Amino acid sequence: MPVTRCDIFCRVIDNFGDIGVCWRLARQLAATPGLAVRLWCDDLASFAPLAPALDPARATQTLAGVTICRWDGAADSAAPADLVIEAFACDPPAPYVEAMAARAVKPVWINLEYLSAEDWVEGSHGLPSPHPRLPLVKHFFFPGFTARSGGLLRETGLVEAHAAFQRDAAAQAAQWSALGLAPPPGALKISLFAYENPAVEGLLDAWADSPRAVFCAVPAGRIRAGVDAWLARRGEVADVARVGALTLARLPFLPQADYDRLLAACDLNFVRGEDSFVRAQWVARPFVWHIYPQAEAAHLPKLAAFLARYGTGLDTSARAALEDFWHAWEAGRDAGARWPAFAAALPALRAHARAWTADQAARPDLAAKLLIFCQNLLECRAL
Ligand code: TRH
Repeated sequence: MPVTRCDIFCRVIDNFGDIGVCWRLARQLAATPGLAVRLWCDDLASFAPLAPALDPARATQTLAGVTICRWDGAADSAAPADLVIEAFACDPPAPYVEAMAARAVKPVWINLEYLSAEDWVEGSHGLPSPHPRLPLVKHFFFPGFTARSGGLLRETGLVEAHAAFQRDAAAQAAQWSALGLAPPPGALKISLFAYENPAVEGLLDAWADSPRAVFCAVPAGRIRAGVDAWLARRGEVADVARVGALTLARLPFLPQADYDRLLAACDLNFVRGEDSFVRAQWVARPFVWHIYPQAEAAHLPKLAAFLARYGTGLDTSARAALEDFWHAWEAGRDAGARWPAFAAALPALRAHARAWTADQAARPDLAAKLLIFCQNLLECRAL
């Protein structure tokens, strides 16, 4: 049976990562010939900053080939699709699930899980979870960095497009100018997106005292209060401020596509959560991950697992600089003190980032793997 209709359900828990991931997945699936994609989102106001063409007041609209529906009571009576994806265990509405069970050919039901580099992911990826009452089986789909996981979201040609942009000085200058910016020649270009972090002030001090010019672009977000406080202490109020060697540019929250290009234009990207963390990897440049903090420090094994994978192949001193700096940033202290060693490691980290990206980009992307997984399930059922 060909899959012709897909429903994705997204509940926004906080921040932008839930809808950021779902919006990318929806657009990639919608690029599949013959597949109609509906994205149900319970918080269109959180969605709109990523996709400014979206009108949060409209219950239904089509953007980039995806039918976007406000997830309200209307979802209860929607006809179930052939492929139903719930993001991060968000539970589609009970009447919709009942209608799934009533179909002669049951939909493929996927729970798209959070990304982790931990080893257990391979053992859990693809596992079935039969519904306790209805004749339905949900399958867990785990993104990941290895062949036995669900892979990473990546549009066709993305890495090549970033590489072409990075070779094109005029395109980069045009991109900065579109943002109303002109980084000083020779400056280390940094983007800064993170959760609140008390280490930011020491880091900004280190950049202001740096022997090399530093240009840092900070889109609106949770780290901005710390940045603003640091600037206020220096009497700086302008959106683009100079303090010592540092030029600090405060930007609005950018549409998702513009944010992606900002990452590609920078030498170093501070990212967070899940989606920006993955996007930083596709631009083949060094990055610093502010992992989403979880209760009882449950995020620390995730951080260690990623560092273990990502650090493999780096020379000892660059690896130590990477780990020290990432841990300091996560812990919210000493990032400024660790900056000189991290800055010295940047050339090695840049070469390493290229190799890591090439290795990850050689794998099938998440949307492609998901469709194959779905097709395989349907074929097994037919046997
Ligand atoms: O926003 P995040 O912290 O998201 C999350 C959520 O908190 C989620 O609940 C949690 O489970 C998950 O992290 C691990 O970070 P993330 O995932 O990077 O999402 C940010 C999105 O915002 C991403 O799609 C990129 C986008 N973005 C823009 O479109 N424009 C911008 O200017 C910036 C800074 C980001």
